[in-house]
Amino acid sequence: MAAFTICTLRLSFPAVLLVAGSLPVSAESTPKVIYGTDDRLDWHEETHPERLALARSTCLLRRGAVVDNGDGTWTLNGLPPSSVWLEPIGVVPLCETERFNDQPVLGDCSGFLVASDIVATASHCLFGNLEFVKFVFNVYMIDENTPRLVIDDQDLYFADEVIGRMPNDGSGEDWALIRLDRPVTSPGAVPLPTRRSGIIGLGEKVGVIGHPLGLPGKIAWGDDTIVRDNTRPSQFIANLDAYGGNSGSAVFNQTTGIVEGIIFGGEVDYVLMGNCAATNVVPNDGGAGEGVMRSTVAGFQSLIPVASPAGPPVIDDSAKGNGNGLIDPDDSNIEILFPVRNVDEKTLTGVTGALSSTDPNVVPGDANAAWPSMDPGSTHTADTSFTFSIKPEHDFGTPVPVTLSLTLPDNGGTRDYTFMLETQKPVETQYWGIR
Ligand SMILES: [Ca+2]
Ligand SMILES: [Ca+2]
Repeated sequence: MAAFTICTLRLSFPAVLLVAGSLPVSAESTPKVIYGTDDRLDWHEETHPERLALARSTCLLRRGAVVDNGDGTWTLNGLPPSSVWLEPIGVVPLCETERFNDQPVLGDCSGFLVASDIVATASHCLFGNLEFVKFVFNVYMIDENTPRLVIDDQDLYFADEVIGRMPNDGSGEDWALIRLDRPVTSPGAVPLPTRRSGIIGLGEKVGVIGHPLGLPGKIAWGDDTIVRDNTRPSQFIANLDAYGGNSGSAVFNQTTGIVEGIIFGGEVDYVLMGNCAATNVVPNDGGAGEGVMRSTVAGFQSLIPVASPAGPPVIDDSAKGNGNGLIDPDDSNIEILFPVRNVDEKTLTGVTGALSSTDPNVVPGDANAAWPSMDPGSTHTADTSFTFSIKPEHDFGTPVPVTLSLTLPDNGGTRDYTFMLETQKPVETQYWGIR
């Protein structure tokens, strides 16, 4: 009964991968489609706080330039959808009836955070030169008319290295893990738990969060969006409302909120309606379905640490400082707390850490700490605070690096996470006359 019987083999062929056909273009194309009702929501339309929280841990992959505004912010310039390649019909204006047709195309793929400094995406999203790829968090519509085009330093990251990838060879194992240039401190971004064992059930509800067509972020969790085919070992098929640009998006279990996999391919996005492009709409049980690589794929899962920092460290200068929450010359033995998230499926015990700095003006005090037992998905700081002081000769007003060396149990190894902490110039007290 499918209105469009596009060959289901497309799920396994690079020719139907989901890169948005924008900007420097891959030779590979990108399919997407609506099943039943269009479940896409802009962030400002989403009423579920849990889904919004998950969205903050997702990112846009962008090859286009970012403009440095010189004040800690950057500007993203977008393209109108009418100027990008719409799979499979080409550069055609979207029909006026298409939702979001006045929003800018800002990137070409999607990703999500699986560790403090590791983004997961689809392997085919890494075409071209890796150094041109930016990983941008918190790209969304502020309201119906306003895309968030000016982003902060902490929303923008670059690739340090590809720590693993599996080009789609037909098995559906289309994944890549990229180490970023530093831990992510974008507001609300935390490592997302992924399914590590077992299998989602046929008919279970799923949702996708990412950047269809490279637009500002969309959340698509329909009540009738489910696992439609669960027979393949490395992938499942679901009727997710997704477009080119959704490649690399996290697919979530609607019940548990954990990541079940990575979307990588599917049905075609658009059909020609006269002289404009209209979304390919098929019934919930029609079309080819969207291909989702299971997060349980061993090569992928083995590279994701079971715990890592969840956001920036928290400073406490109230005990031996001036309690203003800032690092300034009046403070000594500044307490620093690192939230760490357990993304394993098991309770985690025995996580320890050490504090250091490459800056000789930063002097650790209490440099060792241990984390309490952590339930799956929970975030904790250590049982006791790390402390450090900064020598007076530091040029206050410039940031200092602090490094958390986090050791995981069960041969999980030790990894360093370096954060830059802002310091404050001494404030000159000013007295104002009272009239
Ligand atoms: Ca739908
Ligand atoms: Ca202070």
